[in-house]
Amino acid sequence: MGLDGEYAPSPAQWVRDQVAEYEESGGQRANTLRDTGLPVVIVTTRGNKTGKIRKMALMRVEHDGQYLLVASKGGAPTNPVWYYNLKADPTSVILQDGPEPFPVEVRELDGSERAEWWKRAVAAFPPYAEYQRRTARQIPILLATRRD
Ligand code: F42
Repeated sequence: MGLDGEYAPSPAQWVRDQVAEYEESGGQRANTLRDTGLPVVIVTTRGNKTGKIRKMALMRVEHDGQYLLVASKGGAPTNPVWYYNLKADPTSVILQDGPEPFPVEVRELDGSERAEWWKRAVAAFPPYAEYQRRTARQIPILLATRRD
């Protein structure tokens, strides 16, 4: 299960290493954010300019089989690049939570739906609240729904 194309690993070494170890072990290792003990998922997207395959780790925010992708980037002033990749190509997305990756499609949330899922995000990973305080942008969140 994957997207066709050339894989361009993340330029951030800790993310590149986490993705590689998670994939090699079928989600048995490198499945939490450092020493927080909180689980991550691996998301594969297509670069909106190069068309290359991109992968990143994100915190696992799951509810009723759907997953929330939180474009927090640690409260940085700008959105992560992957957010624009997802907006440009919301159906070329693979999510891995455990041994088997599966295809998803994503859509950005707003309004009351956003508010409801933001609470779930903060419950799963409390530092998201601090990241939002740290930045002037509203942190975008996208809901990933299985396609298979
Ligand atoms: N980031 C989050 O935003 N939220 C999380 O919940 C989160 C959790 C997390 C857990 C573990 C872990 O290891 C990392 C975690 N991260 C989390 C970090 C996340 O994995 C990303 O590294 C981070 O969000 C930054 O994303 P980014 O897309 O901005 O990454 C940069 C470093 C990056 O990959 N840049 C590429 C590059 O080569 O510079 C861009 C690649 C790209 O997509 N290029 C596009 C293309 O077409 O190929 C074009 C880009 C353009 O110019 O528009």
